[in-house]
Formats: sequence, C-alpha cells, structure tokens
Amino acid sequence: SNETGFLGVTPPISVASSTERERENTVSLMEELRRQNTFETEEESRRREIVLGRVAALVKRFVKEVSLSKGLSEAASNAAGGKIFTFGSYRLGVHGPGSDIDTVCVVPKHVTREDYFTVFEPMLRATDGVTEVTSIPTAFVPMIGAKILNISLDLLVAPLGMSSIPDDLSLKDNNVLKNLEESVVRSVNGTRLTDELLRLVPNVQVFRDALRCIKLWAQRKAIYSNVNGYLGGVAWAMLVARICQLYPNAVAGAIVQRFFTIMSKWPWPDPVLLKQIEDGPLQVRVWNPKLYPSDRAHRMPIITPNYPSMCSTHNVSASTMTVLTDEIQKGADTVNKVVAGTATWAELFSKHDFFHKYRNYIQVIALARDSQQQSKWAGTVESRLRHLIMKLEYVDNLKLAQPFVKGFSRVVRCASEDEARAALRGNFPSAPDAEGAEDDPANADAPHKKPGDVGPRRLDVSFSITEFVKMVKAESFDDATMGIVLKHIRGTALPDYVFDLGEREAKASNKRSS
Ligand code: 3AT
Ligand code: MN
Ligand code: MN
Repeated sequence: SNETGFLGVTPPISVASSTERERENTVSLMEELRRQNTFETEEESRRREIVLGRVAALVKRFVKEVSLSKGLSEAASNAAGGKIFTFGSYRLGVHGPGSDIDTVCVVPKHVTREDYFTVFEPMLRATDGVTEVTSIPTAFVPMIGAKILNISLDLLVAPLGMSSIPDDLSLKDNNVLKNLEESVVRSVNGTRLTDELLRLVPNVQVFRDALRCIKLWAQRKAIYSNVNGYLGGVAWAMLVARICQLYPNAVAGAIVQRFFTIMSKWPWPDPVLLKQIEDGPLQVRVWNPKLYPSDRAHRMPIITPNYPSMCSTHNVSASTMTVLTDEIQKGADTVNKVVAGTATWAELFSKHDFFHKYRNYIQVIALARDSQQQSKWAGTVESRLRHLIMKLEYVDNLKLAQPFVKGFSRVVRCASEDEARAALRGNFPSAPDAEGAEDDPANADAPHKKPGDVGPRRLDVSFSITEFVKMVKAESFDDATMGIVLKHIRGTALPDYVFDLGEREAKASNKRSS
C-alpha cells in the first residue's frame, strides 16, 4: 500500500470485517461455484505445474543454444538465463478446467524473435508431451500456440534490453520497457498488468473468489467479450479489484454484493482507476481525457494501472453500455434477494435471454469453402461486428443494437459447383447441418451467426448493412471462395441451434402461462 495506508485512489468506504451472515453467504457462493464446475481438478492443477516446469527448462536451453551459436562462451551462455512469466486467468488464479496458460518467455537481447520461431519452435515440438504447435509470427502479439500434456498454452516472447535474464528478474520497473519495440511492450504488458492487480488488492484470495463469481455471471449473461464491446477478462478483473480496495476486510460474498451495488450506481464516464496514472520512459500515449478527445469519448473507462495506462473498454458503444448497465442492475436485484434469503446464488448464474428478448434479429453469416479459411474469415467478421453495431446506432427509431458474443458453426453440404456458388451467396440447398463434416471436400462451411436487435417496425437498416459488408470485404475477401450474408430474422423464426435443448419450448410455455 502507499504512504496513505490504503490501496487505491480514495480511502476505503468501510474497513469493517464481514458479518456472520456474509460469511455464510460466501460459503454458499463457493459451493455454487464448485457446482457450476468453475474449478479444475487437483490432478489438472498438478499437470499445469509440470507443464510450466518443462517450458521454463526449455526456455533456458533455448537461450543457451542461441547464445552459443552467436559466439558467446560456455559460461556466458549459461549465465544468459531466460525466464517465464504467466498472465491471464491462470496467473490471476481464476482459471477453469480447460483454460489455457498464457505465458511470456523473457529472453536476453541477443536472442531475437526470429530465433524464437526458428529455434525454440522446433525444440518445443520435440519436447515430451507436446502436441499441436502453431506459430503465429505475424500477429499483433506474435506467439506460439501449443498443447502440452493436453494443456493449451499461448507462448509469447519478449527479448528485453539486457544481456542476461536472472532468475529473480521482476518486470515491475517501468525501465524494463525502455528501448523495446512496441510489440515486445505488448508481450510483457499482460504480465505487468496481472502482477500489478495482485499487488493492488488487499486480499488476493478474496479477490480471486469474487472475480470467479463475476466472470461466471458475465459469461452466462453474454456480456463477457472485449471485442464485441462488452468487458473482457481484464476489465472485469479491474472492476472487482476496485471493489476489493473499497472494502479491504470484506469476504468474497460481500465483495460481490458491493460490486453490484456500487457498479449499478457508478457515475460513468468517471473512470475506474486502481491507482494514480503514472508517467514513464516511453514515447507512448497514456490515457488522458483532458488531452485526447478520443479518450474523452470512452463511455465506461476502466483504466489499466500499470504504465502505460490504457483504457481497457474503448470498444463499449451506446448499445453495449445499455446492455451492461441493465445486466448489472438485474444482478444487483438478484444479489439483494440472495442476501435477503429469497433467492439462491444459482439464479445469478442463469442463462441470458438474448434469443427471447427481441422481435427482430440480424443474422451475420460468414462463409468460406474450406473450414480453415472459414474460421479466419469468421474471426475477421467478428472483430468488425462492433462497427455494424455503431452504424446501426445511427438508424432512426432504432433504440438498441445488442451484439451477441459468440458464433454458431454450421456446415452446408453442396452437391454441385452451382450449389456451392449459390451457398456462398446465402442460398443454401437445404437447412445447414450441425458441425461435424468439415473434412468433406464438397462442403462449403457456413457459419458464425450474430444476431442483433433491429428494434420495432419501420427501420431501414439496409444502409448500415451495405456499409458493413463493404468494410469487411475490404479486408481480404475472395469472391470465388468466400461469402458474407446479412439477413433479417424474426424472433419467432430463429433457428433451433441458437437454443439449448428444450429451451425454446420452456420459454414459450412460460409466456403462455404468465
Ligand atoms: P481463459 O481462462 O484463458 O479463457 P483469460 O482471461 O486468460 O481466460 P485469454 O487467455 O483469452 O483469457 O487472454 C489472456 C490475456 O491475453 C488477456 C489479454 O490481455 C490478452 N489477449 C487475449 N487475446 C488477445 C488478443 N487478440 N490480442 C491481444 N491480447 C490479447
Ligand atoms: Mn488464458
Ligand atoms: Mn490465452
């Protein structure tokens, strides 16, 4: 904590310990989180440690090998070191079964990113228990994806500006960023952020338990997605961390309750800050609404605490902000009932009602002939979906355009070249089959659908749609092998695959009886 004796930009609201009742509520919350399968098994947790041990040893071996090949002495090559840091949900301690381990391999400056992809990658492939190695050297954050002992890893690399990487290296000091390429700064910033978050909360275990609850709630309500304009894992974590600072001695159940009360009244666009914004040694922009009009436009700013501070929620639009504040208000109502004893924690985690809520939906279909091309294309379309939302927000009489957070994979079987060509334009020979026939070469994969509300009658969304299609086609579109189709669908005509088994019937009979 700082000189003032507390963590955060204001003193706590209350330093009181939690009541007996709040402790009981926390016990039942943790029971519910276990029932909801948010924790991995002990076996899986041990397996993760073995995996990380192997990666750490491999990074050292890689650094030594490259050092020797570049003419360093045996002693200097041994001393060159190399160290791994984790970030993401695993580092925060809120990962579930099957979560990946986000890892950055920190290496000395004479070991280059090119060495990483040409030397480390083959060494990784040859390592015991390693399956599925995929290099993505040209990504915004270049990385290698791998599976070791059936645990997925995202492996980033960061050559720092020093000639050796000692075992006790810390990334805390802003000076480690000096003279680094921007993409290397990005690679270490995930770790710098998670480590800082853990330093900025008064009780790490309480933070973890409360965050696990908020993550599950946000996932179930379909508002856990940075790319679609909601909040991603990092932003939810920062919100929970702020509440922990305000109630340093509260138990997790009490933090969850305060989370909903405080966030349902938050005076946006006041930013959520975990500490005062710092200046630092780089030529990079730090979030500053006084200086930058684009920062002033952020509707729900949640600011990363470590240098260079950035807004983690710049994708939030008028529509997603409405959805977020509605859900937070509903969450507050539910939690108040839990506290009053008239509802259970399970109700907080009930499934969203996105596909029951609206009369009008827009279905976005990204098509390609083969599944590899399709998943890349669907990713591009998804990453642009928030622009469709923003265009729709300009349409007269349109109150809300709510994007859904994930796609549905479908396969369309075509009997002839003519059928395939028609399918790419959205004229399917028959209803698309469920996933599972990807390796049939006669298939055109149809896919990822993302409805959004088009509001009541008399809406002209055609301009928004045309503009959106133009925008995504400008990326990397091949007319012969790909397609993009947007369709208006009535709520009553939504395809069965957007519902769980029995969900549609249950809602329909609910409506009739109420
Ligand atoms: P899981 O338990 O793994 O689902 P997570 O919070 O660890 O949850 P990710 O592994 O997807 O989520 O992401 C971990 C961090 O990596 C979060 C973010 O700082 C960074 N990150 C994720 N996706 C991207 C991306 N496309 N570009 C840049 N950074 C990303
Ligand atoms: Mn992860
Ligand atoms: Mn990841």
